[in-house]
Amino acid sequence: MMTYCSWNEQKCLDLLEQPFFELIQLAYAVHQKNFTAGDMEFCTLANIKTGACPEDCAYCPQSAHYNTGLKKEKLMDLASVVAAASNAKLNGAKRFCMGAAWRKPSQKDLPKVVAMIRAVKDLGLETCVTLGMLEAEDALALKESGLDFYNHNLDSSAEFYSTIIQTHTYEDRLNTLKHVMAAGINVCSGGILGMGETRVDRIKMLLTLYELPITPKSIPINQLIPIPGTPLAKAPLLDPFELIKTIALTRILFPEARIRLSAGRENMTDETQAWCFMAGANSIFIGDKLLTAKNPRLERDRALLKKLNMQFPEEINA
Ligand code: SAM
Ligand code: DTB
Ligand code: SF4
Repeated sequence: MMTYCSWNEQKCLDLLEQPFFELIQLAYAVHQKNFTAGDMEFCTLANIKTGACPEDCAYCPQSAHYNTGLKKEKLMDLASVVAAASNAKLNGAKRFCMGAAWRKPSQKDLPKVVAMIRAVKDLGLETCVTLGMLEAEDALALKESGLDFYNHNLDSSAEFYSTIIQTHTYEDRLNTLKHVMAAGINVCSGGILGMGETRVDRIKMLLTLYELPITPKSIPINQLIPIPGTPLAKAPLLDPFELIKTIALTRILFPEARIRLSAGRENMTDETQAWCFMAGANSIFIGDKLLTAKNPRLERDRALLKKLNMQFPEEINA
C-alpha cells in the first residue's frame, strides 16, 4: 500500500490510477481511523433569497444571465426561516444551511441574516450560510452572530474556473475564504464535478484546499445537476467511478473532514451513493429540496441508509 507524507499532483494521479479496490481500501482505512462505522452527518438547506443573481456561474439556475424559468424571491422573513429550521430539526438535521443568490451581502441585508443565524442557533442547530463574497468586516459580523460554518466553494481548479465564470475570479474566492478563516469561522469549501473539467482540474482544486492555512472541516462534493437554460445544460454525464475515486482521494487528503455528498444525489443510483460512503463521504443534505433543485425524498434516504445499516435520524414527528 502506498504512503505519502506530502501531496502533489503526480502523487494524487498515482493514487487515482492504482487498481480501484486498492484506492477504496486505502480511503476506507483512513475513514475508519477517524470516524465511527455507519456514522453520517445530516444537514438541511434553505434558499433564503432566490434567483436574480448578478453572477454568471455557468452551472447555476439562479444566475440572472440565463433563462432557467426560476421564480425569483426576495429575502425570506425571519419567521419563515425559523419555521423551516424547526422542521429540519424535527426531521433529524444537525445543521441548517442558508443560501442566498447574491454576489455579496449588502449592508442592509447582512443584519437580517445575522438575526436568522441567532434564531436558528437558539433552536439548538448548527448554522452555515453561503452569501457570496465577504469583506473582512462582514465575516466578523457573522462570527459575532455565532455562525459555525461559512460555505464558499472553490468549485474547480483556478484554470477551469475562469472558463465557467467571468464576473468574479478564483482570487476573489480565496480572499473570501481568507476573511472567513481570519474571523475564526469554520470553512466549508469544496467543488462541483461533471462540468467538463479534467481529473487534473479536480486534483488541483483539492490541493488548493489542502494548502489553505486552516484545513477545511467540511468539504462538499457536488455532482453537476444540469439545468436547462444554463451553458452547462448539456454537459456530458460524469462517470460514477470518477465521482467515487474523487471522494476517495478527498478522504485520503483530508482524514478528519466531513465530506458531504452534496448536490446530484437525486440522479445517482443507491449503489453509487453506497460506494461514495465507503470511499469516505459521511455527510448528506436531507429534505426534498436543495436550494432550487430536487434532493432525494426522506423515505428514499431512510431506506438506503437502513439497507446499509447506517444511522438515520428517526423522525420525531413521524
Ligand atoms: N452565491 C453563493 C456562492 O456562489 O457561493 C452561494 C450559493 S451557490 C448556489 C453555492 C454552491 O452551489 C456553488 O458554489 C456550487 O458548488 C453549487 N451549485 C450551484 N448550482 C449547482 C448545480 N447546478 N449543480 C451542482 N451544484 C451546484
Ligand atoms: C454546496 O456545496 N452545495 C449546496 C450548498 N453548498 C449551498 C448547494 C447545491 C445547489 C444545487 C443546485 C440548486 O439547488 O439550485
Ligand atoms: Fe449561483 Fe452563487 Fe454564482 Fe450567484 S454567485 S450565480 S448564486 S453560484
